[in-house]
Amino acid sequence: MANATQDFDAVVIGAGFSGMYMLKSLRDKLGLKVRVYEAGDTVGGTWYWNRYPGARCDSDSYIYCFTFDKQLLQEWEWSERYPEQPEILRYLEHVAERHDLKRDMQFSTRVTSAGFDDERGLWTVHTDGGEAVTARYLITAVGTLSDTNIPGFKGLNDFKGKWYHTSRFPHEGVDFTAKRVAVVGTGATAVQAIPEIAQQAKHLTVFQRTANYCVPARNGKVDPELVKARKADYDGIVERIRESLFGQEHYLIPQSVLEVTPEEREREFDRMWDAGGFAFWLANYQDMLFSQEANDLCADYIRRKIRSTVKDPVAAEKLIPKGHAYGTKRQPLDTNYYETFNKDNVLLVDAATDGGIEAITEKGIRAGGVEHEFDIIVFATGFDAMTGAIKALNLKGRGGRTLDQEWSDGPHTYLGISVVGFPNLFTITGPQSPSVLTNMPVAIEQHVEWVTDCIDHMRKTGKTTIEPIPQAQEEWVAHVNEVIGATLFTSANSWYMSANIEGKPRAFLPYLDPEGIGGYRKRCGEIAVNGYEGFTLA
Ligand code: NA7
Repeated sequence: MANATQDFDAVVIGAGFSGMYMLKSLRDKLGLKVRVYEAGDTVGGTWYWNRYPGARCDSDSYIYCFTFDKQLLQEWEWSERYPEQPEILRYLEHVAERHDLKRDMQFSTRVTSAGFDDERGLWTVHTDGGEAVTARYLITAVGTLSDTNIPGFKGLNDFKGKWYHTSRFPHEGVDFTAKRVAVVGTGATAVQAIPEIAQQAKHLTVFQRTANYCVPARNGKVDPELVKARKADYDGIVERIRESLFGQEHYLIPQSVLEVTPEEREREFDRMWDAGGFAFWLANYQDMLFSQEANDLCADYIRRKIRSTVKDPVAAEKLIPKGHAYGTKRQPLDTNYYETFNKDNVLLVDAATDGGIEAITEKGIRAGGVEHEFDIIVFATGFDAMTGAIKALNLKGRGGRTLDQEWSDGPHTYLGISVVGFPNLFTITGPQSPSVLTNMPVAIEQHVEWVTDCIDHMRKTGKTTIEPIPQAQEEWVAHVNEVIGATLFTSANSWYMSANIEGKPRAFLPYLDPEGIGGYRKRCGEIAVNGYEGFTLA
């Protein structure tokens, strides 16, 4: 327990899925004194902040939830195949209440810095409220896509209309009725928001820097018989997603696409396309992300779909991705995205063919020498993914070394959960862990449970610090890069590759375990069983 010399056993930063379960686990399993700090005014994290029109999860709802609460798996009823933002927030509020989490959470409080005191072996955590508290363990649960990227466009302050970033949308919503609206960006967020905004706005102009390969979500009510069958099989489902590649019930076809006949290939592609969701991405032929030739066949199928959906051939050509392989950027799921460009009130401005954004002006956006006038600009320009939110915490490890310096050329971690020189720091779904390449709650639960077991072990064996050894960290970083080097991922300018933000050092941010989240779970488990191999416990 915390004692006179420290305020808490553990400080957890963030009250989204990760922070909630981390608190639950450390407090209710191990009996620790825990404080959670959260910048928002309630729980939810990603689902608290992202309130743009059309915001919903791209994983199926029956697996986008906590699995530790078996009774809740039976009780909770999701309204559709993919949960919408307000519904996920309601779910998380319900979990917070059910497990009495809020009593150990302090809201509307941002952690501004934290430093490790070598002598006392404690972290001191500072908040924007002027507090300074000490704790033995510091756990970042700040989300992977939470540090908003607002590109430094010239003239943004001159714009006389209203502008918003999708991840910081006003809680009361935005009325687009009779408005001339711009959306900047065509990532997964924009692909959800654009069809919704186009329905309301008088006119919508979409500014595209890179065209994406979108596949249909096929959202809707789930057949009650299927819901019943899933509830009856939840133990099996949980086991399968925990041992799976991507934390989903999707399995790659154990065959090369190059080995099958064109007819069979087309039949399989049609089947995945019709299934909707991540099937096309995560249940495709196994060489799709490794062989350019195989990838071209998948990409070509989607290109044909775009051409057959978008009526204006010029717009269709702009929407056809060029220059990156299919699946190497996060797969956006669409509901009427391509169809939206058939509407009379929607215009697509493509950087490659029409000229990129030059400046924001008083009246709108100038691109390719043309000024487009707007009442509202929506930036769907994404995030400083995976490292941004952790760096923003201003963490100082042993000897006052800053994480910012340590990661100046990209992240360096051991297992994506710990960093040399930062004892007792755990980064839930941190960079170089499977995280965003899985259905997030599965990766979150794995990390939270591993950290809980680790702290339990430390307490039982009388250890007060744990940190990785430099060699283990170097080998991990090399391994992360070696695995991804064999795929097509490295060729794309994606946020996975840190390439969405000017000046961010190019590095692959998550970890693609060859055996998926199941393989990573096993690896982490073995490391623990072998006495926390690669770590120093003191
Ligand atoms: P993304 O996927 O990073 O998409 C951001 C979009 O904004 C993307 O189309 C970017 O083009 C575009 N962008 C970013 N910066 C600029 C500038 N400076 N000029 C023009 N266009 C720009 O973020 P999302 O919010 O859509 O999705 C993030 C994740 O949330 C998603 O992957 C899911 O996991 C949930 P680019 O492609 O970089 O050329």
